[in-house]
Amino acid sequence: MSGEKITIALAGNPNSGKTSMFNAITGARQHVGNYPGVTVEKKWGHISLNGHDLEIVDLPGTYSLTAYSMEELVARDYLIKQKPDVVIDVVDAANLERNLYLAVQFMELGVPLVIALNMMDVAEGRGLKIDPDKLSRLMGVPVVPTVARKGKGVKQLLGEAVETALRQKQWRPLELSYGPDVDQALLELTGKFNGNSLAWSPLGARWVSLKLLENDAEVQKQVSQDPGLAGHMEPLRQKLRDHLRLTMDDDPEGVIADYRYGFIGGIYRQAVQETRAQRLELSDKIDKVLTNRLVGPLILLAVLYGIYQFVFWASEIPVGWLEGLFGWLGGVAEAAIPEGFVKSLVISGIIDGVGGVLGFVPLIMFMFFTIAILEDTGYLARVAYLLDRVLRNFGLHGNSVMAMIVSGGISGGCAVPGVMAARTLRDPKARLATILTVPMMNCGAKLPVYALLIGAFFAAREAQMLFALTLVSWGLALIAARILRWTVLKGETSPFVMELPPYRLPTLRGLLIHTWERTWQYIKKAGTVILGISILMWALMSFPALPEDQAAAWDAKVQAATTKELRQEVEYHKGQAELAHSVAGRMGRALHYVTAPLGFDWRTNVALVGGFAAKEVVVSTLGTAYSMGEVDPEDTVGLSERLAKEPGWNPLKAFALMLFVMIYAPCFVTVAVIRNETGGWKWPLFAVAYTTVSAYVISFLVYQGGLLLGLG
Ligand code: BGO
Repeated sequence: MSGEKITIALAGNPNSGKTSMFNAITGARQHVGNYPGVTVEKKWGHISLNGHDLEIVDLPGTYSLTAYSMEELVARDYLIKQKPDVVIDVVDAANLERNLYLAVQFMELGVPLVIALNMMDVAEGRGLKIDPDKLSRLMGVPVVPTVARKGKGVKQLLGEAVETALRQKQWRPLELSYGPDVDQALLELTGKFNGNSLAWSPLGARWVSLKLLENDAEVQKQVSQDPGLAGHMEPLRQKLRDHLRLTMDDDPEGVIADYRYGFIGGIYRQAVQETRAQRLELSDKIDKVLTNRLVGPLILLAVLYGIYQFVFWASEIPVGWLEGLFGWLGGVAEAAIPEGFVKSLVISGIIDGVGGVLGFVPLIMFMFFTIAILEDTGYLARVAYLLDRVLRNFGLHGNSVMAMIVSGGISGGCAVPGVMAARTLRDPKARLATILTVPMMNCGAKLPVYALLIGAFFAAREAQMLFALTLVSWGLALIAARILRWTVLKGETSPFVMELPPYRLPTLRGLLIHTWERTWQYIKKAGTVILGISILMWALMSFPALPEDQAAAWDAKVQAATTKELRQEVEYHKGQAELAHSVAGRMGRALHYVTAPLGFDWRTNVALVGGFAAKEVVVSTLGTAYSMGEVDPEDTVGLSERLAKEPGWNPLKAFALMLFVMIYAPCFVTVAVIRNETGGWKWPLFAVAYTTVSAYVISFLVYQGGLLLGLG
């Protein structure tokens, strides 16, 4: 391997020692000129090393790679158009955090990069202990300590640069997360590029999208000149920028910069030890408390507990209003529609089914509101940071926490974005372990099921119960991850960086928008997917109808009933007989022997089968199963109350059922997303199988154990 010509670009902040480095490398063999078309000075020189001809190009000193100044533009243009084989970024070790900002931007571009950790003598003099190996592992690029003024480390630096140039021929852009809002906007913009050639840029669609959000004039100009993109990019870009400004009360460039600094802050904390007291910024001071090893977890538990108290307290009254509204609607339909299947469809299929799910909108809304507060202030990132230490013991990564929280780690998320959030994990096995365990978190679809059963059987301890379920879901997910990492996903975990963006004061408008966006998603789901499944379940639960002679016998019994109560009673039993005769009823009864040891009756089985599609359906199906045959429009008792009175139901059974719903098979949409993310059917099918088996075993142990203890 000799004789290759290698171009090395030397970059760095002003005063980082770049000129000293250039001199130390090239000695007297220097040329001076201008970059084409501008008055920015260009210096370059040639040397040979181990038979390679090295061309060293000194880029203008810059703090950033945006297009704000001539120097920045020249440096970026050179990189993109000339594509040097490797970039050496000279950073001032004594001002590491500020200097790494440029390094992160090189990493976002994806250029083959080597970091010269310069001014090591100054850094040491100031009492900073920097671990270059750790820095290198966390950033994923070689790091060489140097003292450019004395020529120390220069030879090793060049050696690393040559090796990197020969090893990495492709650019590999770093995909940072910039928080949910910007990430979502990036996803939308990137989607628009699909199919368009981006002929003018060798860079990926994500980088170009990022620059568009950052209001980069140069990239905007390029995009506007591309006939394939010109028309539809600008409105979308503007829309997303406006949206980001609304939700975050800041420009996207500010937020993006915050997340870059968050990434750097995470690296800094791990790779640098400050041996002398350094001045603390406000965020740092707050973090001293909130991310403290002892106090931090206690505060976290208190915050969670407070949230559940607040959510149940605030939603109690509006949930009651909605229950009343759907009861009233049922009454109207009862009076307006003549007896028959249409009536049954409207009341049992649509109003009870969808109403059961929509009835929990206030609860979901308050939950999303509190999550938005945690997210918008930056506290959620601290939660991730805190739990990171715990997670490593279970073979997961710090970034798994984000995926778990998004999936419902605080109750009321969704596993679909959670599975996708696992993309930020670079370690493939930790990523798979995360994808396979996040569906156990308490997503927004499980909440109505919990709310129903907690309301019916644990009404006095609502917040405590939800709190306990949260801890249980985390415990189970972590144990599952540990077992997976010991068995099917064996292997070491690689190092990673936790981002800690600075705290922000959220705006009310931002909070309301975030809350509404997610609540609307939930309502839309209830109006579409859940409605569809509800109707399908109703059909399965209504057909085939009872044979005529049996139906006639029931009708005779109803006629014979003397009092209103008696008549209602008979109607109810008739409904149950009809359900038992239907397709769903037969399925539920066929499963009876399987689920009896868990305490589930055949109607619960019907609901659980429906829940395979979407967990909310468990509630709507129970609603339909227990309302079939109900006739009195005046007597629309909430499903909670009805279950509480139902013989065969008790707190132990309800608890076993909540556990089962928490753990068993991810919903259809999640399964489809796992397939996309893992590129095949193997892992989604594995997920369905292992969660369902685990759900069975755990519910079995809890129910049977409870019976032994006399809790049934
Ligand atoms: C002066 N260690 C130390 N201690 N100093 C260094 C190192 C190092 O590793 N590397 C560079 N410097 P530039 P840019 C100076 O010029 O290369 C010093 O802007 C002085 N000058 O010697 O110019 C370097 O190209 C009088 O210092 O950086 C230079 O990136 C008194 O850092 C300065 C003290 O380096 C900037 C310093 C007449």
